Amino acid sequence: MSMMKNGLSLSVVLLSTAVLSALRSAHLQHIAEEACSVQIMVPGLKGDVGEKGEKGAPGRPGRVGPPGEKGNVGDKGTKGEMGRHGKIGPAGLKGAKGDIGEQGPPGPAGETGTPCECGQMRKRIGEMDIMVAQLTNELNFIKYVVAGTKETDHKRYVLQREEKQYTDAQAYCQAKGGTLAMPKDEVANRMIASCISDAGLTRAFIGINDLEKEGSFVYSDQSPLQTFNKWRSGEPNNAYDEEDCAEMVASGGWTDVACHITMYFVCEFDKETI
Ligand SMILES: [Ca+2]
Ligand SMILES: [Ca+2]
Repeated sequence: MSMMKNGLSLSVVLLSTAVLSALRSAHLQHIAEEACSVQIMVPGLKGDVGEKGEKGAPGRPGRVGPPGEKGNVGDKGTKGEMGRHGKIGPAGLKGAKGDIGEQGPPGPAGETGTPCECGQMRKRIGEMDIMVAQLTNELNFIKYVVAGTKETDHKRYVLQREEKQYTDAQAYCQAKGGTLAMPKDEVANRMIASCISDAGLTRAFIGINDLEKEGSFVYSDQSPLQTFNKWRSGEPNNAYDEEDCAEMVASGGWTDVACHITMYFVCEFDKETI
């Protein structure tokens, strides 16, 4: 068969053009030789049983099985350790005010001051003191003479230059925190009288009346008259059976007069309350 192939190859060479080079011819010959080296394989007889092989590698894990049944409740565990402190809670409500503490110790002494030229200041202060005294005197003049005000240590008497009936006059004084003037002793009587005389008046209502019971004179604070009185000669006479109020004349004497007439009046105030 190889010889037939070679002969065929030679025929092909002869049939082809003469232009083919010797190298080409050699190459084709080489290919033909390889193609002819193929052998036909025929199966042999069955061999003997081989020896048992070694144990193979472990197989892959199987599939996940179904969930098991619920087990029995176990015993209670032992108490754990105390946990950490929790977060700080919100601020509480304001507490009640505490008692006043004891007085603290005195503070340290201050630094020594610098000397000043105080002569001029003292002189100026002295001058101002004199001015204040002069103004005070002038103010007192206005109060005592022009405004008709008189004062004792505890009382202040003020002439009211407004004509009113007795009860209206008393209401006016009360509205200002006082009452109609009550001459309960010589000093008070003299003060009230000077209110009237210094104002150039002849008379004014004072706080004495027998409105409640004829002949039983009381002061405007409802206290009865005591032994002290300044009734003028022939007074009180309850003239025309209608004189239940009292006036004071500039000299300090008292007269019972009708309550419905109108005239100026003197109020009295406690100096502690005004
Ligand atoms: Ca009377
Ligand atoms: Ca009278």
